[in-house]
Amino acid sequence: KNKGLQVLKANSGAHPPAHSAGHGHGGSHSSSGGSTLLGYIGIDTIIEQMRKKTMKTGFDFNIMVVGPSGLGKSTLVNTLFKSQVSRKSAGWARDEKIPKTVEIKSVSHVIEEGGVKMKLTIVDTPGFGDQINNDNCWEPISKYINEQFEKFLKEEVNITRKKRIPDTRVHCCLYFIPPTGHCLRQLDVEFMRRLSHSVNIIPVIAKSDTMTIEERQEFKQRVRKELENNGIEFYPQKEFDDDMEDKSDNDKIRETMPFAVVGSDKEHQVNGKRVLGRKTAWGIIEVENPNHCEFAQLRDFLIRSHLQDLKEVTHNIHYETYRAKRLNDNGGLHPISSNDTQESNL
Ligand SMILES: Nc1nc2c(ncn2[C@@H]2O[C@H](COP(=O)(O)OP(=O)(O)OP(=O)(O)O)[C@@H](O)[C@H]2O)c(=O)[nH]1
Ligand SMILES: [Mg+2]
Repeated sequence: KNKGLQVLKANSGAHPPAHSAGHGHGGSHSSSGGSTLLGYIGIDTIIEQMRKKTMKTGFDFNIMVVGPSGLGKSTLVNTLFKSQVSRKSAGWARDEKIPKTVEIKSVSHVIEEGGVKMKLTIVDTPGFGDQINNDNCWEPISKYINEQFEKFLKEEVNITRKKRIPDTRVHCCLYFIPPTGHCLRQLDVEFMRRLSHSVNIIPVIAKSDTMTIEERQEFKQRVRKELENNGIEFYPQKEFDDDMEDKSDNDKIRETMPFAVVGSDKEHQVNGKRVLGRKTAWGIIEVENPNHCEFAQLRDFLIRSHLQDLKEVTHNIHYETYRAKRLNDNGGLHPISSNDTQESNL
């Protein structure tokens, strides 16, 4: 009896199981050591069942962009999702005095493709590091990230819980590095050092069309070295690689990061095809052409291969850390403080 049904070890690996009932990761295809099943049971239909559920409910995905004004953050987000999903800088009052803290805005859209709905939220942080005194300018961003954790936690500890807790937690933070060719600024290091344990940071080199190929390679290498020397772990973090396959895939990605990107929301004709690109006096830079920049690599990584993992790491690692600390500090089940965290802009 039960000869063919091999019981595999609970495949939790480094991530505590928590919420994510068996999405993604592993999917260890059991070849059950030669034993055969006496007839089909139908375990594999879970995949189809999950697919149907996802089709019905859709999913949340929240991206934050951080970097100095004018580095192409809004443009890149629009390039990623091929629409005007991020509000343009024109919407910001430029003539106002330099604000004391960075102002954080979030905009949500529902994007549908192949019957799957994604509720995409872009969290924009205009003017990061644009002030004269940039000490602590990471603080409001850190606060925003923690506020979303707090919201989720409150919902989780409610006696009557929503069937699905709306997820506003930041799943990934695109950090825009200015294409200076020099080294990282103290500000960059400080930001990533402070936030890498509460959010998945993906550093990118902005406006990389302003650098030559050699400058780009050299700069990328230098940035990697500096991040390493400062002990900064960006996403995908080495310690969360689940297995050797993950490790070798992610190693390849880590070796090409930070992606040198170019953004554009203008279409141009190239060889009779419409492509997103930037028209210059000497030609058109095609954003999706891998010979021109690494935008396509970033897009594939962010959306096509690691979206689910970004969500899982956020839930199982970053949120879990916050939650544990919060519940510990509060001596158990009373995470709701009286000096309530500020309402976010959602
Ligand atoms: N050369 C070059 N210019 C770019 C690129 N991406 C955007 N730009 C231009 O840079 C300017 C600023 O772009 P935005 O996307 O508004 O920059 P932002 O980072 O959102 O700026 P703020 O909203 O002020 O923080 C625009 O004129 C864009 O056309 C790029 O990859 N290369
Ligand atoms: Mg912008």
